[in-house]
Amino acid sequence: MIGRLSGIVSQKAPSLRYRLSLMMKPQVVFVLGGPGAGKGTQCSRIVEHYDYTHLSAGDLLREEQAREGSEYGKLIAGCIKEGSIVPVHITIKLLWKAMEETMKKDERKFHFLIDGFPRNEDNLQGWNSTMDEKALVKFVLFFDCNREVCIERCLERGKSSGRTDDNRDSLEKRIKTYLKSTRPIIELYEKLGKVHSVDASLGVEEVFTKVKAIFDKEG
Ligand code: UP5
Ligand code: MG
Repeated sequence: MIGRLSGIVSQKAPSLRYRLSLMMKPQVVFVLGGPGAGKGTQCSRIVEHYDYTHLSAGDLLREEQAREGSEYGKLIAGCIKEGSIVPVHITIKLLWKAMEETMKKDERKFHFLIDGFPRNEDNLQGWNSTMDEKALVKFVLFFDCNREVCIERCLERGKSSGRTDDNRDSLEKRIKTYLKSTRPIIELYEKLGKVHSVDASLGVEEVFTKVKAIFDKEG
């Protein structure tokens, strides 16, 4: 009898573990939009109201660039200044490390806002091949903002941000890359019915009201 019971228990245990591992699988919202669309600003607001962790791919790359001894420092610095996109294996390594560290500290923290990624076909393929099994993409939050507003916001911020890419020359390049490489990725997710768009040219509070409506519904 005990043998049979223990058989049942051992048969059931992996299944329970499996179900739990599915429940704990990191859940991701990709946050996309042009430079200065307000991705970072809105992500900061979201984490104040919802149980999400904000990971900005751009911030992680800037940190890695500044890290002493980083083998990628020069490459990242060049890409950022030129508004081109860093090879995906670097970005994913940083994102996954940050996700793991967050979940290790608190296993209930498995909801992530991934801000500014995926930006091109290479990013998307890299995510699909290495992360598809590990994480679930819930939806894409798209901050739709026109070019003039984006440029104006970044130039204004450039007066004090210290960012090497908040200048007109880099901004033209960033916008070009966004239109050529990132928009098609957003369109691809749109075809899958996974995009929530928000008019990001409005004021911060008005944009956040719309964002809240999305998170109240989608969780
Ligand atoms: N602001 C924000 N919202 C406003 C509003 N509604 N009304 C008025 N003002 C508003 O906001 C920008 C400025 O606008 C701020 O001053 C803010 O107060 C104001 P922010 O929230 O910072 O906008 P955000 O969309 O986050 O702009 P950011 O400049 O960060 O966008 P980018 O996508 O260009 O920058 P990111 O840091 O993501 O990437 C930088 C570079 O890193 C890329 O160009 C690329 O070279 C590299 N990168 C990769 O290679 N791979 C990646 O996966 C990610 C980045
Ligand atoms: Mg940002």
